[in-house]
Amino acid sequence: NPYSNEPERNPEFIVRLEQPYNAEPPLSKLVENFITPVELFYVRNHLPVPNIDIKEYELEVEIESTGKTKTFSLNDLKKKFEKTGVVAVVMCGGNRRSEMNGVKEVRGLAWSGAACGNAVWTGIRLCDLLSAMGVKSDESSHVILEGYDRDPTYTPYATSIPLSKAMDPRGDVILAYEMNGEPLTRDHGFPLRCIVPGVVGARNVKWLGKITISKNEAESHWQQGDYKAFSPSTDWDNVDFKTAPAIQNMPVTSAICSPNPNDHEIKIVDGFMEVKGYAYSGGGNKIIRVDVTYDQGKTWHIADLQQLSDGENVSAGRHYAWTLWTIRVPIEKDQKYVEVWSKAVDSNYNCQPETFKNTWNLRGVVANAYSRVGVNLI
Ligand code: MTE
Ligand code: MO
Repeated sequence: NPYSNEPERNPEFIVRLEQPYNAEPPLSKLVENFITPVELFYVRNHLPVPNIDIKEYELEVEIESTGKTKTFSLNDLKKKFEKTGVVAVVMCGGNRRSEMNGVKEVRGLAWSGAACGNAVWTGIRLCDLLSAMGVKSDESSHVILEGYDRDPTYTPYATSIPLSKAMDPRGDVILAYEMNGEPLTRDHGFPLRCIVPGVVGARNVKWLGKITISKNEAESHWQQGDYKAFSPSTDWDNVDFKTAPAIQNMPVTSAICSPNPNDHEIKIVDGFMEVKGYAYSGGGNKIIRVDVTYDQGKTWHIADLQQLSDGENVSAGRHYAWTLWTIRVPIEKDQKYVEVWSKAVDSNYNCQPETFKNTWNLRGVVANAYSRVGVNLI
């Protein structure tokens, strides 16, 4: 059984699949902390978790055009390159997928909105490593990232990102060996993973085994035949995965996390219900506003935001952390029900689609319509 050596997991997790292990925390727990604790950070594994002995661990780097290859131990990397960190969200392309099922069934794990988290990732800059190997940025090459996790045919998990993202010092792509100041746990990629801020979770390759600089994207199923979105009229009988580009930057989204949409009854004190959620936009875009309505859009109210501020921690175009938001919703004395909607606006003034109806796609990825939660009041 390839799953006989899996790590211990948080019993609070809501398990979407046991083997391979896929789980997310309860939504309301997710917004208790700006930095998501490791034990509440969702886990998305496609394959069994590899058991890596740090004494034997090696990262191989290959430059296809010159044939140059080099291997590094974790200590080599730590010694040779400057230590750096980034606060960044990792969000699964299928985050909030289950909400799309309301339109028409989609294929994939039924994630709610907690298949994401915001952590401090520490490691080395990928651009430092590649520069030291003589790599220069160009607009047509790719960085193929391969994990040590392998399928039954011995094919490793692999995806790729554009080389230009990896080489951009403002792209903040790092090879991380720490999460929130501690060595990575097995589930999150021990001993080394790639963090690609602003980019869909699937490219944040865990248990990093090999990096290849190539003229081509990864040929893997995960790059070519998944993590792509199509028109609502494209279905399994007519889909051609070659026609869509791989998802890289994630679109703007927000989710109401508390009250948890699964807690169907809320007790009201002092005539207010506190509503909390997160908002995030890929590509380094900042969240500039979160609008909330509790009368189906007749009136909108602006939520209070908690986020890293410009200047000190981040600069324009490098907003890779999420924004937490809060709003107090007034409740009438004998009110029995309230429905709350949220929509975020990012620094490109992009905002979320109103419903999932016209953004439905067969894999249920980039599901970013307004978040809507209805609760009974007692
Ligand atoms: N890397 C490897 N090697 N194997 C995987 O299955 N899953 C990817 C990505 N990196 C995966 C991987 C996907 S789809 C997501 S959403 C994120 O890891 C999840 O990261 P996490 O489990 O640390 O939350
Ligand atoms: Mo994912």
